[in-house]
Amino acid sequence: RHKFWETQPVGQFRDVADTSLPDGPIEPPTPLSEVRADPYPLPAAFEWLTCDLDDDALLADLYSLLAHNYVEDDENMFRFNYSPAFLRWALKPPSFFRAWHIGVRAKESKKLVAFISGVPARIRARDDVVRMAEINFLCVHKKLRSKRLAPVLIREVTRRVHQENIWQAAYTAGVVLPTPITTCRYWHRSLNPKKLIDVGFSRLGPRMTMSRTVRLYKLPDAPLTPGFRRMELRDVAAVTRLLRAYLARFVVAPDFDEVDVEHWLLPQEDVVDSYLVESPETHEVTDFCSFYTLPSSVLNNANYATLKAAYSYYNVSTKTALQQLMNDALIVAKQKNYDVFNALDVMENESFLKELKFGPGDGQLHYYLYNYRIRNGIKPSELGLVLL
Ligand code: NHW
Ligand code: EN5
Repeated sequence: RHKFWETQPVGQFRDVADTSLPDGPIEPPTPLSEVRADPYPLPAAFEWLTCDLDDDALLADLYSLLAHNYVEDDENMFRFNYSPAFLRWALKPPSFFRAWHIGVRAKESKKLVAFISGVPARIRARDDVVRMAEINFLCVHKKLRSKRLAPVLIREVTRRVHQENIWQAAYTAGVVLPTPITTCRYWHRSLNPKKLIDVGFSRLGPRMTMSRTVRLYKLPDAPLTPGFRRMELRDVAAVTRLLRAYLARFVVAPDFDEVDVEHWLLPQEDVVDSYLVESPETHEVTDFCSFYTLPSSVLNNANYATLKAAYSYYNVSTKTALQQLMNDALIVAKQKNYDVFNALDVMENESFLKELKFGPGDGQLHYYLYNYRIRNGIKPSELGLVLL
């Protein structure tokens, strides 16, 4: 059934019930001298291209490949539209490897037709902090689908990750593969209900008028929590302390240090936004919330071309109730003109989703580890990892 995935060191469906298999690496590392030295062969018309994302022209080509060929919802009404600035942020974290930004182009036209990427991360599974690659942006041009190009891309990124002496990876997908460590649901909070209904993202509820719906989703004009403000560079140490203490509670979570926090959480306009609560009395940083910006193209709508979506990222509450903190996140997202605020049911998010009028979406997100088994998997609430 899975001609490619059956050959890979991942949890297999046939082993799901086998509780005798231990947690941890599925296969041991091989000596670096045994890692294949040359790239996997591509069909003759194509060639590998290691991408330099500092090159604006190349970045524009990658943006365009993804804007036209990346992930759509199940009814092909929306397609993710990651911005060039977002792609640079997502793909160039501390100590990134340029060799892990892998394009495929047509030899003749030089057109970029496929892509896959990895970035390095330390991810903790139970008490084991493991160096991993986070794999993302796997994409094959629509005209080249179903030709078994994806397994070649996956093998090639695996080879280049192995060359760095890294043997595990984390990735998410909307499709079921062998085998998820957990399956999460997307939830959506309308900020601009009229537009969402117009583009078919949501529907007018039964016995609801447009004006009642607009009123239902109304939010205050400014955040309510005293001391709520945007995160700044001087906050990196305090945010790192808060976040490390919080993520320690989950079974699978990133192991962030200050360098990581500066990259992944310091605000960047239209890429990532972070806010915190600084106690007006003690000036202590007690709470933190963040979201990233990922618009979707609206396919086939006469009135709108894009939906501006915020995605809940990492949130930590110690003094302000999480629900109140996230209400302030909704308020700032509304101020900044986002149409919808999305969140997964990971970490403690269940505790605010219904109360803050999020509704369940039709999409799921499956989380995977490569070459690392977690017996019986985990619950979404035990997961402390958000991938972009
Ligand atoms: S998930 C988003 C993936 N991208 C999209 O959905 C964009 C739109 N779709 C496409 O571009 C986030 C194509 O449909 C793709 C498949 C390229 C998806 N993950 O070439 P074939 C990520 O980027 C398997 C993994 O004929 P295609 C995470 C499929 O099961 N495998 O299909 C990426 C089948 O194998 P099987 C996927 O439609 C994680 C084979 O591909 C997959 O033309 C990557 C068919 O290939 C998916 N999303 O192209 C894994 N979708 O065994 C990283 C399909 O079932 C692993 N397939 O026969 C770790 C590596 C690093 C390890 C380091 C130690
Ligand atoms: C790797 N980083 O399906 C990502 N999105 O629910 C790759 N649905 O937006 C994997 N179908 O439910 C990505 N509106 C997997 C997700 C792919 C994209 C996807 C879903 C997530 C989505 C929307 C639109 C559905 C359009 C028709 C949806 C309902 C919202 C409603 C608002 C009011 C309260 C009830 C819910």
